Amino acid sequence: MTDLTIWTLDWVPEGPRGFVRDLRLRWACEEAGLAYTVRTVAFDDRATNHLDQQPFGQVPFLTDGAVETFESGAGLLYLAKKSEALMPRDAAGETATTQWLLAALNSIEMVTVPWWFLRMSGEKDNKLTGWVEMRLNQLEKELAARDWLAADRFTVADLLMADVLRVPDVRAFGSRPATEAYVARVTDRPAFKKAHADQIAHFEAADAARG
Ligand SMILES: N[C@@H](CCC(=O)N[C@@H](CS)C(=O)NCC(=O)O)C(=O)O
Repeated sequence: MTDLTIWTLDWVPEGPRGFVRDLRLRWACEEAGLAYTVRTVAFDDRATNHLDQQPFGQVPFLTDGAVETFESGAGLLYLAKKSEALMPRDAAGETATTQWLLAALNSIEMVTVPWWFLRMSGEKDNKLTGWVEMRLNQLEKELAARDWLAADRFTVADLLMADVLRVPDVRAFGSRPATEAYVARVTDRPAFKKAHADQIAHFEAADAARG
């Protein structure tokens, strides 16, 4: 029995399956060999039913005994403290990992999410396209120079960056061979495949429960 609990939604429609951000935390636990359980809050009441645990009514959030944390990035950093498999222990390696994890959220995802959201809403050629292109081109140069973002090894920064980049609209946008190889390399890891399959199975089981 473990106290480490990843909280997600009890059900989501087909579209986001395989991309709900609890996958980031599942994946990290799988990489680190950390035992965890998954618990849920109701999709139908998500705007109001867990504001005490996630003030924006979103998932994921994480609980571990008395510790509670929301934001997938904060959850990943919390898990990284538990296992060197996710982050090196030397100051330079830890700092580089943290820096690239924040870059994934704050320099890449902060542009890509509004961009693909506008595309999904019908604005295929929206005003964020040039910004996304610039960021992805800059990242391509970094990834052409090395296999991993930090410390010459897989870290939780690669987990998060690959998760941000594997969104279909982002992958289909332009030709960036180093980025493509990077996403393929990181998502080829058994821990990703297990986390992904487990999330899909979780929502499929919920279909049956909803009738
Ligand atoms: N910045 C947050 C974003 C969380 C987020 O967007 N969660 C989505 C699922 S992946 C969600 O809960 N959507 C439902 C909603 O916003 O009502 C994080 O990284 O944890």
